[in-house]
Amino acid sequence: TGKTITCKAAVCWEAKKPFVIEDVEVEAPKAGEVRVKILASGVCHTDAYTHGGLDPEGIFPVIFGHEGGGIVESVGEGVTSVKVGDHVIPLYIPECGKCKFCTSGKTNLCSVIRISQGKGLMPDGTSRFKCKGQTIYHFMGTSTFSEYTVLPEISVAVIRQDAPLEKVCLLGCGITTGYGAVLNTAKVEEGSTVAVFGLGAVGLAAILGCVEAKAKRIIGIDINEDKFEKAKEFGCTEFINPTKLEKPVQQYLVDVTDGGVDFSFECIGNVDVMRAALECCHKGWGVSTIIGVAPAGKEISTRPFQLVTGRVWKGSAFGGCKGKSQLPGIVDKYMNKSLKVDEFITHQFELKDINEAFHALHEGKTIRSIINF
Ligand code: NAD
Ligand code: DAO
Ligand code: ZN
Repeated sequence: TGKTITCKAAVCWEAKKPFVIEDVEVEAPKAGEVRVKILASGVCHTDAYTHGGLDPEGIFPVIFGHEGGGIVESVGEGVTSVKVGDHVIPLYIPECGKCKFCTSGKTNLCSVIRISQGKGLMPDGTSRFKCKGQTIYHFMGTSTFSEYTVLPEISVAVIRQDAPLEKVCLLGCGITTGYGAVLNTAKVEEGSTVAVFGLGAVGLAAILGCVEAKAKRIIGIDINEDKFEKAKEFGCTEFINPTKLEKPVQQYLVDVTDGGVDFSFECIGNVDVMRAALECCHKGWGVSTIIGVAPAGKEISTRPFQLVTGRVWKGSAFGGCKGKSQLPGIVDKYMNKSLKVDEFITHQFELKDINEAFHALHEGKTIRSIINF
């Protein structure tokens, strides 16, 4: 068996406390696991959300990060789908290919390691991280804010070696999520009218999906008008700032679209906006897809008549993408210049400055920051 590596990682000892760059011991991968040298990681809201103590199931001390890119350093016993030197994107939704979910042909929500992953542990019920004699927990099964991390082999997608990891790491969450929700989950049709609520990374990626699906009208909605310019470059055809309307945004949308939109996407995580996103849909066929993750305990509501009269409420996790089998193809799209990634990157930080990256995220001025190792 391999040796423990000591490396730098951003450890979060307690909710709301700043990250501390520590020397962390990363154990060798056990059976069915791989150890990956992380080269870059994006910063996503879910990290900030759990860091902020908003996730009641958050476990500390922990190493956050789930939008990474790296190179396989070593593999454990019995690993067959990944080899040393492979370039990989960690997957917070694994793909075992064998469970009820994976074989259903209906969902990407592989559930074989769901319980251990939710407890911040590897599938055998232990952690691979230690610092100052203490166990440090994994986050989302990925923990990419570390120079080395250990993942189950089912939780890495092997991608082509010529793809820049410091860019395509973003395909490990935000971009694939918005883009896939449009193409895999909602299946937006040519000529459609679409409303995208929230023009952050996820909303922008949804716009890219809508453009690829040849939607006719792509209406972007955000309370921060600074977001409109980039959304326009991405293909959004119209904009709404709901704070400047004299009626509810759903009513306004129904009025300007001759009865409602064909498809809508909630890319914020606000339950009131989720309602608006459903209710702006066209009677008889409008489909609204929830992508945003709402605060713990929040509930959605609408009048059931909205559904009785043919509107459909859906949800999408990681864009419905099966990571191991489908992420390599999404990387190809980027390499063939048919999917934007670089344009999402607004800020870059070194690992030692990770607290600044979270500060920038909270200010709302970033689309995506990359942490470079
Ligand atoms: P972001 O903060 O960059 O973007 C959110 C945007 O919504 C911002 O531009 C903000 O100004 C806007 N906004 C906020 N309140 C609004 C309101 N009331 N009306 C209109 N616009 C409003 O976030 P992001 O990284 O794009 O992520 C969006 C959401 O998607 C988050 O909830 C995130 O947790 C979630 N997410 C879900 C998945 C999944 O698999 N389902 C994956 C990644 C992220
Ligand atoms: O299989 O029960 C399950 C949960 C799978 C994880 C789904 C995560 C979707 C949203 C997470 C936001 C990522 C930033
Ligand atoms: Zn599975």
